[in-house]
Amino acid sequence: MIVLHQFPRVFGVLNPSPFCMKVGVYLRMAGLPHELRDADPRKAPRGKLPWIEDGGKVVADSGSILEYLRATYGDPLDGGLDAEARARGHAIRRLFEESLYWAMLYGRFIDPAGWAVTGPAFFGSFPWPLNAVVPTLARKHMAKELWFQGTGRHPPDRIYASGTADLAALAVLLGDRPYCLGDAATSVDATGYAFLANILVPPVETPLKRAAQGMANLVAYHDRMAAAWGTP
Ligand SMILES: N[C@@H](CCC(=O)N[C@@H](CS)C(=O)NCC(=O)O)C(=O)O
Repeated sequence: MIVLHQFPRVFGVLNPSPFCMKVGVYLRMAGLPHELRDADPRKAPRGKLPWIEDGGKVVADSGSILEYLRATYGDPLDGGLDAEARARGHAIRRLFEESLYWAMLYGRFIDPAGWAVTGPAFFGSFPWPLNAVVPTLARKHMAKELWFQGTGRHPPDRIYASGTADLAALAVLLGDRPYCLGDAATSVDATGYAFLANILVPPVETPLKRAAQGMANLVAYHDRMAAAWGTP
């Protein structure tokens, strides 16, 4: 049995980590039996979630996990894709994971409007004195990550403009297709759905969420994926 170690749900309805949700959605899409287990990133093999265990094998990082699953259990979702579709999927995935992710993170942890929701949602259930200390430490940690990645060096309007530009590009790339690469769902849709859900669903009201809500095909795509695959 594959065990997916991931963040506990905090916004009630979905996994707050788009990388964890991506793997959970992929496992459902590929029809692979699995178990979900709440985990602590400090205990993860590479200090971040998700990771999986499969028999004696441990694999960390959502990209490495999907590669491992394809190599071990076959590739029911992407097996028929040609080189151009694979390249398109790769570019779309990177746009979500390596660019849009940082604007989302900024909105959640640094923007005071987002933090007012994220702080209590993530840490409100911690017992005293942890609930007095951990939120500040976690926010500092995120600010540091954003600073070293580079996004955190920009003013808020620039960060949100960049995230909105990513969303606008994704909306054009999706067009009127039901899924990122056409009529059938493929592995990049696990990423697309996980990231859009994490922007659209949590009650973190930022310019990024408002921009996503204004892009009708992205909202419809999210709703289509949610209806098909639920929220692991
Ligand atoms: N490249 C990694 C990114 C994973 C990642 O950034 N996970 C975040 C949650 S969304 C995490 O565990 N953060 C904990 C930390 O930075 O301490 C993947 O694809 O799995």
